[in-house]
Amino acid sequence: MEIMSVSIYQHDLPIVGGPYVMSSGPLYALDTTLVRIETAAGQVGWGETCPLGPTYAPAHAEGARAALSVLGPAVVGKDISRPRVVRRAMDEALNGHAYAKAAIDIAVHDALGKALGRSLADLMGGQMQGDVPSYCALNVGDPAETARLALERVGEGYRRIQMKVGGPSLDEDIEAARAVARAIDGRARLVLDANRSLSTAEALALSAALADLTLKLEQPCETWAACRSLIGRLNHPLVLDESADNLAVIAEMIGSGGVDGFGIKLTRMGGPQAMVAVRDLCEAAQMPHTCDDSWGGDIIAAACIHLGSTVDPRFLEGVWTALPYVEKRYDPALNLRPIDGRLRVPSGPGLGLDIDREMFGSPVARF
Ligand code: 0XW
Ligand code: MG
Repeated sequence: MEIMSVSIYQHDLPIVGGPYVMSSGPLYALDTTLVRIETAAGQVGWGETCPLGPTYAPAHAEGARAALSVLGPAVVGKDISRPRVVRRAMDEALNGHAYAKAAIDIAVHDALGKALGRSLADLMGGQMQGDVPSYCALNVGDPAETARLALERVGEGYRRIQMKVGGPSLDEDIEAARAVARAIDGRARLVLDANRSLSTAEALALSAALADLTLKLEQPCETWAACRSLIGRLNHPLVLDESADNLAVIAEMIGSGGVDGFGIKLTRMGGPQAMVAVRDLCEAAQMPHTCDDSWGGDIIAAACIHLGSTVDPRFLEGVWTALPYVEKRYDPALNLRPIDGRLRVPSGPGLGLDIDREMFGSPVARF
């Protein structure tokens, strides 16, 4: 089952109902990269990586394609039944760039699943549940409008609301959090995600001002060091996301005794193989985490749903997908969008998607 070819596609993802507004500002469209591998035996596997613009993380769309121009040739000839060997070949060709390597790791497991007649979830140990809870993210914005949207999302079945904070005014963030808490009235869990935008003083002030509310504070400050300095000083559990960018630092964060959960992104970790290691470490530490990605279409969504279904439900905080913001499905026959706030695991081998490569035009590169 050797890889015979690697094709790279670029695809635009306009944000339906946009902009998507975090502390770093509004986003109106995203640029995703798709990977299609084909083996000598004719198996086809698809992967994807879609950075959330050029500043959310040390990752960007053109960087993914530049990295894949090095990684593609490095994996041609490698056997998809040995994903760890494929990963080693990528690491020997290029240091870092987990978000690009992830696209190939996803494609390798999609093709392997099709070859073996097993789903991605099966390859990663098997489903713990047939569908998984999703959660929604609400823009930084007007308190009354954010509360209205939160109530709407609870009505749609979401039981975890992540609201973005870190906008122009801390007072407005505080007012919005209170308005949302009133609106959802305990029917959903509330997480305030600052996406690294707060100083430690602002994070302490936000937590003090909302001490009477039950919520979690996600990635308040830029760095792990800054977030770590908040341990023991906050009134709320601390969740880390962007800083949790490799297994070793996640182990250190768990060992600190002051981190209460993670937002984990599939491509930031490097793909399904790395994600499973994080899943098992978090389970051993009884540490709740999400199973997300920064953005992407059906391929990324399906991969996150498959992997999320293998997480012990006690520790799965939810699976976020960008699909509510994405118009075009890669597999028109399959609707992966949330129903009643939950996501069904696609049936079928690999990712469970049937993708017509013609929809993405000609590849921008082929190896
Ligand atoms: C809410 N997300 C999972 C989606 C966006 O990529 C941002 C991310 C987060 O939690 O930061
Ligand atoms: Mg986050």
